[in-house]
Amino acid sequence: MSRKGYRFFQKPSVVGDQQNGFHQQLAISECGFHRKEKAFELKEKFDIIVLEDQQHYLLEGVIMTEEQKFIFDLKGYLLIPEVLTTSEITALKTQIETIRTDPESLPPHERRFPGGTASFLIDHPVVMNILREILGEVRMESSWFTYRTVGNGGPPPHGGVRNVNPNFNYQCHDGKIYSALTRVVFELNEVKAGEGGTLFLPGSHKANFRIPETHRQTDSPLFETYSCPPGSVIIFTENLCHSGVAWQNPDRPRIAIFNCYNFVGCQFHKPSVPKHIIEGLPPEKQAYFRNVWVWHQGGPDNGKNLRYEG
Ligand SMILES: O=C(O)CCC(=O)C(=O)O
Repeated sequence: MSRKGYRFFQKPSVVGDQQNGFHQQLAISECGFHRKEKAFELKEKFDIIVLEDQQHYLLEGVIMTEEQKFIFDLKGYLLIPEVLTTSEITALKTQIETIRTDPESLPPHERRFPGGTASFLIDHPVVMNILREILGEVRMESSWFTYRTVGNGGPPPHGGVRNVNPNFNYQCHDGKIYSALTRVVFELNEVKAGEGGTLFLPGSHKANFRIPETHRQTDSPLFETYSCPPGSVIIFTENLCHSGVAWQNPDRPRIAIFNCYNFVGCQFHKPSVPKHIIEGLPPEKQAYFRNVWVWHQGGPDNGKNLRYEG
């Protein structure tokens, strides 16, 4: 059964993933079913969870706030501080250190990201709530980490300017963002402004004019960056002009994880996560590496593309 409309749940009682326990939760926590206008009115008032179609979405916990949408749309990126716990950070650093120094001590499917410990980041609820809002149904395109000591940098400025390429077509219509290819960065160490965190040219994801060469240089005063505590996450649309820059702090490296997502019907990168890494993940995480299609008329799962098929 698929009814069009918006379902409402009291915040504390909505937990779980997209598929499991859905009907049970409907039974215990549904408190209304409304058409779109009424839904948005109630959402503002009660800070509750909205499902667009009961077959389609289950948002866990807190949804993307109006303030986060405003900032993401305005600047093209969003920083959420201290998303990861101290023990999660330690576990991720341990995996990274082992991959760098003694990979053979790990089982083969944990020697590359997002396998092993890092796999919990694939569908981290804080990130998923944002991605479902700005991308809809998502696939993962890539996952890697960087370990930068002083002088080690990243790619030069790239991205920016409004365009119609579906992989880079940032848009916002009627209150709904479509971010296209989207990057999620987890910073595992503290980053202070100017130390070498990713640089962003705010607003350039929807710029109407070509970026002048002087502002495609990392010393352009239009670039901005961030300070954040360990465990923070930065989400940005890849159509935002952004750049890597050399790390400056001799007292600690930049250790950051770069995960990349796209709408389920779109792909930009040649797939880079090896099959044995994907197949070492639990099925619900493998699903983020499903093929690039949206709908199969008459197929299982109500025709939706929900499973990794190898
Ligand atoms: O290295 C960085 O800080 C930026 C990485 C980057 O350019 C990207 O994720 O597309």
